[in-house]
Amino acid sequence: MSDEVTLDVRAYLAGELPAIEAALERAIRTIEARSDVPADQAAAIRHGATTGGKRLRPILCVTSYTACGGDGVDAVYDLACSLEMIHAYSLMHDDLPCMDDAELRRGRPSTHIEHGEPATTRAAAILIPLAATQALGAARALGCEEPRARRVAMLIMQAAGAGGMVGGQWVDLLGEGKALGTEELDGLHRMKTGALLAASLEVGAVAAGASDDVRAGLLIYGRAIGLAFQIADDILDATASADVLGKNPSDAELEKSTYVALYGLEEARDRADAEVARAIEALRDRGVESRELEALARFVVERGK
Ligand code: GRG
Repeated sequence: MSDEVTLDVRAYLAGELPAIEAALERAIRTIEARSDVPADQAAAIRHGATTGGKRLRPILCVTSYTACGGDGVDAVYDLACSLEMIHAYSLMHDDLPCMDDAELRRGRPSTHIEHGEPATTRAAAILIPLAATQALGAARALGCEEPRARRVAMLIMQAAGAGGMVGGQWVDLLGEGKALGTEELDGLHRMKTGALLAASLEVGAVAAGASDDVRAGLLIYGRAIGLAFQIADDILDATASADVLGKNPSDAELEKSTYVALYGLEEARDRADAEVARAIEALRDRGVESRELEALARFVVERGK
């Protein structure tokens, strides 16, 4: 990679995280205050949304917004948190016995272990429309005119839906016990993990009023780091213990196909690096100068090294 630009990504994350956590807390308190959300489901939402997490999707959204010239008003954190709400719901459902049947998430009991399956199932479902409404409200607060505000909410819902995260999860569940090839595995992860990560970038760009060319560049960046993220995730899953990962069961226990099984560790690492290079190139090609986005792309794969 030429013209290496370095930035202390951990310091950047540490600087952004408080505003993200504060926005998430605002959203959860609003949910807790609603008379139509039963207390047990609100408690499950608090558990699922607040117990740790890197907050990668909101960070990417805020960073994309800023890189596209959006000025840092609070509402961008509310917009960013709508993506985290979708992510939180997906993890709550993913851990349920009818899916991955996972008892541990982020080093703590999964939501259904502490709050039960019925409350967790419903609470997670409640988060979907709440995230859509929050995204719409935040985009309006950022000054997006109505069609653009709706587009922002639409992009998140599309990424979360049948052609994105839910579709990918479905393909993943069907694939258990089968050996998937490169195309199938890429397709699965583009939908399951990549769609929401890419939408985080695209939404930031659209909310900031970026040109179509710049938005397209951020989308390419998002898709590439989505794949890199998943490869790094597979490497971690294969090399770290449940204690270190903070989750179980492993992909091998679930009989899932992984990039490590397909390529071996070394080639998997090379492929992740190649996706990071592709992501950074997509930005530079369109004149998007963001040391933060470049550092975040590298951060995504460093986890698997
Ligand atoms: C009904 C088929 C069906 C699906 C419902 C459960 C579900 C929707 C989707 C699951 C999507 C899923 C689990 C994607 C994996 C995402 C992923 C790699 C999670 C880990 O992300 P990190 O590392 O997690 O960003 P933290 O803990 O940092 O937030």
